[in-house]
Amino acid sequence: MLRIWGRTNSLNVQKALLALEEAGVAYERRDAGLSFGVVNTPEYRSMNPNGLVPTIEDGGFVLWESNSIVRYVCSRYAAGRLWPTDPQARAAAERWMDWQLTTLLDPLNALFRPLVRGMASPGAEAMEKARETCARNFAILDELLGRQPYVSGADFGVGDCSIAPAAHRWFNLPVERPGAPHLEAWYARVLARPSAKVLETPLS
Ligand SMILES: N[C@@H](CCC(=O)N[C@@H](CS)C(=O)NCC(=O)O)C(=O)O
Repeated sequence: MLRIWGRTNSLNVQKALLALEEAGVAYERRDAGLSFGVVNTPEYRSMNPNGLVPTIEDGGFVLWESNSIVRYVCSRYAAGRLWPTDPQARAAAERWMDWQLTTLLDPLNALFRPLVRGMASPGAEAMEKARETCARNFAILDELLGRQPYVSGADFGVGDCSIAPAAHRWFNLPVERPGAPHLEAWYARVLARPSAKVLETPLS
């Protein structure tokens, strides 16, 4: 059975878990990271030299990097459904995974770490700047979701797996958010899916 290492409150683990749940893959999850430790053991480091979560092992094949895991799971187990077979449709969906890593994540972490994890705040001005950047980024998604029902296109797919945990954080952070009706409607559709049980853990 496929194994995944990672604590359930990790955004990157949630991306992989969403893909597994959506693909209908049977898996065994092992807690790892932060208070669970594990990630610094020689056994874990031999699988993932970064000492980060998530990592998966599937029939001897080991993989880390959450978006690579999402791509692997969707393409191997749900091609034509979560993983569009048309190259242009797939590239359009996958683009949002790169955007999540390069654009969406850092300002979100800048808010999440002090507000939820109790890490040192960079100061009110920097926090407000991060909030404004997040609001601008999520407005880009709002515009997209006014034109199509899912990040991946007509149906929930690979791109939604990577964006949903970030949106979940945004909607649950104690910050002011401008209205984003299309994003909010998409988030409600995502939460209504059985796979959304992986997002049920309160932010921590
Ligand atoms: N680029 C990596 C980043 C992985 C990462 O930063 N994971 C965090 C959790 S979201 C982590 O392992 N933090 C340390 C820990 O949990 O011990 C990915 O997307 O998988």
